[in-house]
Amino acid sequence: MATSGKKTTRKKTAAKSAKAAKKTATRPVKAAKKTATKTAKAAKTAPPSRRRGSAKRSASVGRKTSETSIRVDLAVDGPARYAIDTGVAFLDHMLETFARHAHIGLIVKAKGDLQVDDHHTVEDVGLSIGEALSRALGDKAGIVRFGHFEAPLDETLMAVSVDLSGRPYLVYNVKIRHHRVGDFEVGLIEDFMRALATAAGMNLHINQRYGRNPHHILEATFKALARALSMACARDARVAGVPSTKGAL
Ligand SMILES: [Mn+2]
Repeated sequence: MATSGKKTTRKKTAAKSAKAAKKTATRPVKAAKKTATKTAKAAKTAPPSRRRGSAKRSASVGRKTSETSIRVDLAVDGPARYAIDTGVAFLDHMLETFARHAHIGLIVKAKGDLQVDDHHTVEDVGLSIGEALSRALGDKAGIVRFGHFEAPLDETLMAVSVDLSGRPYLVYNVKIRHHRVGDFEVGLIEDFMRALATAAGMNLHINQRYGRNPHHILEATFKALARALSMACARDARVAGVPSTKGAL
């Protein structure tokens, strides 16, 4: 689904400096000429991995259906600013927690058919963030790829493991006895996670070690997800190219 988007982003990132240089070079602006030559030279001589490594990984996704209208701006390498407004207060709280602990930039603006219920909005926000993450990471060259974190919150301990493998899968071992936190239906978080894993092309395992309070269980889940994803998205200088024996993720 994000194939064309991925391609565009990758192409954009790889050819960014070269394109910028070309653009300036073809225009006979006297002042920019010296800089253009310099940039073109740098683009030619710098190894591909370094060119890719110096680019900020970010993407924007707009998603509009008859049920929801969503805009997501995601910046893996920051600046770590967030602004979340989905119309679902508990989801906003979770996504703010996520952005804060992942140290990413995340802007989410959603307008959904909340008069029906929260389901469409929660699921589509998950899809949109997943797609933005996938586009931002491009071909995933030089990334760690795996991440795992266990986050405690008072009596609760949640474990999240991720593999940015390109193979979507969700394992959701979370047992919450309550159906709601405030007026939010707790079961929707499983739908959110499935949508996120699917669109991001991520293997995502969420295991509840223990816990009692539903708010704590869900909040610790988003914190652990944030830290695990942050690890997986990090660049590893030892990784040459895409971290897979297959050569693609
Ligand atoms: Mn809280």
